[in-house]
Amino acid sequence: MDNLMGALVKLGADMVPKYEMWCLCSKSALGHKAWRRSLFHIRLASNKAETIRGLTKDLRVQDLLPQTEKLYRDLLQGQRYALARCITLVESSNRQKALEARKLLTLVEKHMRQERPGDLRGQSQGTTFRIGLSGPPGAGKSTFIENFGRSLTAEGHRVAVLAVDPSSGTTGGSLLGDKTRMPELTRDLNAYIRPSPNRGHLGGVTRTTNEAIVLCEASGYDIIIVETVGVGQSEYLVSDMVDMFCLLIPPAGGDELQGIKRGIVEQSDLIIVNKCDGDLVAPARRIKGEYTSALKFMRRKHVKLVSSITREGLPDVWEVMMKFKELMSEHDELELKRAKQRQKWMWNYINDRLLEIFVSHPAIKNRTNHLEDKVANFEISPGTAADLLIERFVQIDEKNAKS
Ligand SMILES: Nc1nc2c(ncn2[C@@H]2O[C@H](COP(=O)(O)OP(=O)(O)OP(=O)(O)O)[C@@H](O)[C@H]2O)c(=O)[nH]1
Ligand SMILES: [Mg+2]
Repeated sequence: MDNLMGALVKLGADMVPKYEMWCLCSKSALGHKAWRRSLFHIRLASNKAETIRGLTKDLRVQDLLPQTEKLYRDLLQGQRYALARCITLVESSNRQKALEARKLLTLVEKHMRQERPGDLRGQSQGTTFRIGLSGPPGAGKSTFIENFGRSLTAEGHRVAVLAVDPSSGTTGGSLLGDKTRMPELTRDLNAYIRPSPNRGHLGGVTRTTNEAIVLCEASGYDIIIVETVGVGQSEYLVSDMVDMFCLLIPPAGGDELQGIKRGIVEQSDLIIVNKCDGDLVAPARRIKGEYTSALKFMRRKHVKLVSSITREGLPDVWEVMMKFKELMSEHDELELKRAKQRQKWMWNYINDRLLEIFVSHPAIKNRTNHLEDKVANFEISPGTAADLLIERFVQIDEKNAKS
């Protein structure tokens, strides 16, 4: 059966459905058990062949399913429905669809590399700009994006807003999905708003957001805003997928801002103190002063005052962003940043995928509860338990490789 599998991989995916057909026909001849076993191997071979084809450099648009091929072409034409459906495909956890999404992304990147290398790489001639926006709940992120986004579309930009919701992993609901209320921007034909996918763990959600950024850019959006609530890990992940990371804070006292970790303040390129209007002008100025002095020894950090409601300060924020981009592009820093981010994401994918394979492996699944109990009962150290499981996993893998 292994030889058969190898041969099928070599033949490529095209042959597999025919063989599967044969196998289905010969169910009666093989007997049920043998038939199921061969079908399993064929499916495995089919997946392997598909994966190999999917990763080759000479992948062609025709290798996509007809409906995905249409989506691909419409996406590049800037059609909103196609962008929405492509992002849905990328978010899919179905194995076949995920494979199709991988092919689609490969082709989209290939197109970008050939037609708009500056946009993909973040070179000086590139026009796309990726902005991360984080802030505690109620800071005014939605209000800010609504008005800031509209001022950008009025200037002729095309703006995409992607939300990363840290709660979706645990509750299954979508915090930002429900609350992403930007009525005017939603109606704006030059804006596209995508709430957070409400499935999967945070790593998965951020991974698909990372891929959605490229799809938005391929579809002609030049400004991508990735929004996240700054109360957990998500802002660190988001800061690894954008050109400039901004933190939006309300003019509140230190206690209320305690949820924001110091690390994320230091990671921010721009701190926007929002709600600088009415009675809040004085506290907003005070907060600005505090942050300015805290960050004064750090390179290229800015603190700005805005009122998302009166729109005061919004042009200033845009000016800071443009200067930041110019400066980064001038010294090829943006290109380097995006290149490094890509490498980091490769390792993030490996982490996620390996863990997925590890925990779902039958031999590991059977052992985890038992070992978890032992660890909790102080019978075995966490490190030893981890070593035992990893050893078991590696042994199975080696056995499989030999057979
Ligand atoms: N005075 C004043 N209020 C504002 C400003 N921006 C937002 N708000 C108000 O602050 C509240 C929260 O605003 P949102 O934009 O929903 O805040 P958010 O950060 O998106 O909140 P979450 O989605 O819950 O994280 C709303 O009542 C807004 O009207 C501002 O510039 N000035
Ligand atoms: Mg909001």
